[in-house]
Amino acid sequence: MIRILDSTLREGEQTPGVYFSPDKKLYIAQMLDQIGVDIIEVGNPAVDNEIALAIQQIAHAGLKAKIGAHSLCRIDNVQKALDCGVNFLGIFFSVSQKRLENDYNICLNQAIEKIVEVISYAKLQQPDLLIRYTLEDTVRSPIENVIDAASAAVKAGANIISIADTTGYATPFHPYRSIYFHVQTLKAELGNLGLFPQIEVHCHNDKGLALANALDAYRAGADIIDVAIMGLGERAGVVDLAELLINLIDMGEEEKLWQLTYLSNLYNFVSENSHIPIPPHQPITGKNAFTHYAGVHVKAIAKDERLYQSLDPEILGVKSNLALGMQSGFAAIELAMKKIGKEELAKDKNLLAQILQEVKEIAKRGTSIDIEKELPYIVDRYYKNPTTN
Ligand code: HCA
Ligand code: CU
Repeated sequence: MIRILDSTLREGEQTPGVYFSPDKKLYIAQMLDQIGVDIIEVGNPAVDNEIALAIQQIAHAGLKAKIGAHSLCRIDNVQKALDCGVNFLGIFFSVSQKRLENDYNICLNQAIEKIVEVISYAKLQQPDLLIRYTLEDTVRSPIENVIDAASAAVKAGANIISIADTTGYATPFHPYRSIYFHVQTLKAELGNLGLFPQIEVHCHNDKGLALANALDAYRAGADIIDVAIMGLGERAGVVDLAELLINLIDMGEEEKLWQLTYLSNLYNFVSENSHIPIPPHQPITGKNAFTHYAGVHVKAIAKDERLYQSLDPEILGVKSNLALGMQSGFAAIELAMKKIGKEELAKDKNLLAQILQEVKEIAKRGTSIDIEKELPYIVDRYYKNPTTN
């Protein structure tokens, strides 16, 4: 069964300007837990004491999800994370040739020694700890380095190996740059060595392919997929939680695994507290994700919503709706009048034409029309003061 790791509180906070106080972090974690996320990655306690405090609070909040801290590949960092009472620890270190040579200034063997030392330390301190080792920038690292480092990490006690597409370099269908290739190769090579860690994937969205790559990983048999609310994260961010869940259900996962009706509140909370608006056309969670507008569309959905919807909004606990403006036709005005309880008046074609004309005039000024709040006044104006054509 696929498992979800949410990193809003770690990767998401790597969005410039985003910071959630410990109380807000706790609320977000509780909501994620209710939705059914399996692992909540909270942050690196070495970054700031307030982050350490948030990790401690969440780790002791009695949530079903595993609560994780993020750590550099350093014993002092790992110790700080363990002191917070987590049951999941993510350690990351790159074995890309460029990073080893131009940044760390060590060879692969020295890197592996360091990884093994830190993982063994963590395991010794807390034998029941779930340890993830992430090969930062996996997709741009030589696959031989990846296999050597991953196998050594597993032997030292890592339970999970994470493939990180740190720069959003991966692309589906590519023979050796795809996440599919990396998941399959790691599974096969480690399996040949008698090692069977869980495989996790962490996909960045630099080319807009994070979701496609995550689904590629799913197809290849990955065990855990990383996400963040609104896809928040460094640069272009990562996989969006809501989009991934909906697509996993589409690919055959059971809908009841997740409480999708909580998504809407959680997204609004995170949007408000990150000061980042959700774009109206954002799939699944955007204001317009289930809004029908153009005349032809509205006419059709008045008969059957599925004519212009492949996804039932009810699984998210939301309803489809209607927009009025330049693209509207008679069907939209009629339907909108029904919505505000003026069904009877909608039979008057002359009145409908006048309202439609007014709606278009308002639209020309670049303003949208709120059906509940504004349409009743427009209807009243023309109904009480009818003009003749
Ligand atoms: C980072 C890089 C990271 C780490 C992922 C992980 C990445 O620390 O910002 O530790 O699993 O994208 O490689 O987010
Ligand atoms: Cu990342």
